[in-house]
Amino acid sequence: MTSVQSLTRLPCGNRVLDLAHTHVMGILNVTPDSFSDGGRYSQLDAALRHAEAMVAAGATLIDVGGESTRPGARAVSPLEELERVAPIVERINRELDVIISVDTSTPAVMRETARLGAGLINDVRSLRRDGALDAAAATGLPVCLMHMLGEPGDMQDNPQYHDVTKEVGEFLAERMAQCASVGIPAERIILDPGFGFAKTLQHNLSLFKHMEALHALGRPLLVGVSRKSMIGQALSRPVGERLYGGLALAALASVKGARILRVHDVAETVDVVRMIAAVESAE
Ligand code: 8Y7
Repeated sequence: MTSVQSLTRLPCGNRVLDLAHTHVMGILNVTPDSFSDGGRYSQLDAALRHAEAMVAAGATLIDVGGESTRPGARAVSPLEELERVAPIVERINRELDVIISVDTSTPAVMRETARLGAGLINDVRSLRRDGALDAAAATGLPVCLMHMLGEPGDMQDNPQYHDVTKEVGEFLAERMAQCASVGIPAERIILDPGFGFAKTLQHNLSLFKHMEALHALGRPLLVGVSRKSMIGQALSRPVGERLYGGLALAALASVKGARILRVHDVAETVDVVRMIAAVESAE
């Protein structure tokens, strides 16, 4: 492996993510109450089939989540979260060739799913729960740190920023420093602006527009905007009619250098990414 390659290859448990190009991460909710697919995939076999379809459509990561971040969602105990997530992590690891990302803030879930084959910890709370920094460090897995203020239940209560992009960057830099203090090196970190988390429409649009400023932190960016209310608000579309708006944002994020796009609509987003790659690799 050349030194240039080693800069772009991120070990994720038993698999490797090549950060030289943009990847599509498929969303797999195993919460009975997640807002856009209504918990249809809460059964293990249905979840596995959905994961399989996303992999066949070109997803290189699957993000498995067992605790809804929807405002007003019922709190889930660590045991309940683990009982939702562990079986599907184990099955995906056994049956599919894909990197398993675990959407969790819960230390016990980080430790146990790492043992079962997870390759990435995706924590919308950026390892701020008690014990999460140590648990993530102990797994040795890469971590996605996402910007959010407050908790999902109160984050939309009048969020305020002077300069949203600058403040998001400062927050992420501080979380990277916390990670360094427990032995999670920068090389193992992915950063996420946290679209829709403690942000108004104008905050989300401005942050999206100026996303490139976050490249100064030196780490790959993950962007999650699929079906989110920023699309609904900008276009006046209900959740079932946000695909085209989401694909526009996926294309824009990819052009702005985002390396992972977290989406529900994998096949459509993979075409966007491949089309951009075809143009960018031309003479
Ligand atoms: C994001 C996320 C959600 C996101 C990362 C939804 C779990 C809400 N959004 N994780 N999770 N980034 N890293 O609408 O934007 O999918 S849940």
